[in-house]
Amino acid sequence: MVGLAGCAGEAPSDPLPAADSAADAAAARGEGIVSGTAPAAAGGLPAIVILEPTTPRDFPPPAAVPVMDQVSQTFTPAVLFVRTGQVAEFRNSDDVLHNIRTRHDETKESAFNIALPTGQTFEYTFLNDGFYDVGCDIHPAMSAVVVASRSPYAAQAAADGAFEIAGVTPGDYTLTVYADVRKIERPVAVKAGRTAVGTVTD
Ligand SMILES: [Cu+2]
Repeated sequence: MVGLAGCAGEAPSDPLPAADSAADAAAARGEGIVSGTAPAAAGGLPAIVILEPTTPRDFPPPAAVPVMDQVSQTFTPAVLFVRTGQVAEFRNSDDVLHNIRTRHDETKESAFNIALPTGQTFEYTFLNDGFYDVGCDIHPAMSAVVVASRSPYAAQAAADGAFEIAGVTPGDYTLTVYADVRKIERPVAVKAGRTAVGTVTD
């Protein structure tokens, strides 16, 4: 018999997976990478993705204080990830006075509302998980979002929905995807190396 394997023109039935050196390196460190695809941005912000451990645990504080600056009458970044209970910093690098008004999106309760002169900074510790709407009353076009989570495993998807969260301690988690007004939850068992959750839809 001939042609048992490798016939010209015959596609291999089981192609080798693409090399994933990032996953290999993570596995060597005992860490996980969680990747998948959230719903694509439909005009609004790209999706926000947060992994929370199924059994709550304390995480070490962030290595660096997260900062939201005001530059050219724009909040920078437009989406700031902060850790609940850990300090965050706000700055005004413009040559005009701004104020910063933040409100918890779910409860509509004000977090803080301060005037911030040129060159000044303001530190604040968000005490509740969730989304905070950020605005400046002097410049109504200015807006931003603060995302507060106890878990450090939070990220914003790309406009097409692709997301990746690295450095995850393996274990059982709840993956929550916030896409426009939708909130999608899914259990994820994170292993060392890459855990691909595929397309996350409700
Ligand atoms: Cu302003």
